[in-house]
Amino acid sequence: MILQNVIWTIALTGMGLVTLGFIHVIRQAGKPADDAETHRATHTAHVVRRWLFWAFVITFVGGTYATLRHFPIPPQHSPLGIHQVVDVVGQQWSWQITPDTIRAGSPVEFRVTSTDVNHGFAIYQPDGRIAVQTQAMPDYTNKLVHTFTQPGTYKIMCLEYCGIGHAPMTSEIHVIAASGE
Ligand SMILES: [Cu+2]
Repeated sequence: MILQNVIWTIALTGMGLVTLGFIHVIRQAGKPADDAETHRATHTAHVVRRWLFWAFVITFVGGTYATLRHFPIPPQHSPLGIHQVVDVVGQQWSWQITPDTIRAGSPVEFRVTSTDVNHGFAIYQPDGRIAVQTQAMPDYTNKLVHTFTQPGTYKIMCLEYCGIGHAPMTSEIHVIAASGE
């Protein structure tokens, strides 16, 4: 299953659970409660709340560790020691990408900046999915590291509205097979 469908399934399951909770509350509403029942319900609520609290703590800590263990943003202020470097300059309304041909299989460091306003530098895979993206900002260079696995023509699009020529502000990079293949 592709990631979007997994997330969609989790979201639908969550929405279903919330709906069931609402239905339960509505069904219980209006029923007369005696003291023993009230006492028991209060106790149950406390236990559930305690379990929920720890479940959230563990999920949060575990989720944070699992998703940020490999932090996706490379160090911005120290040399990365990557051999393939591509300089990217965005300007209203074109991209200057040097060089525009790179090799698959080893990391590429994109140094992305702008000469005028903010642009969004996004690389799209040949199948139309976004591979990686960062901001192109004036007076600042954002470093973006990506390892291409599939050779092909990758489309560049601007993801930050930057004026009348924003939509056609596209370009291409070419990824060729790793040497030795
Ligand atoms: Cu734009």
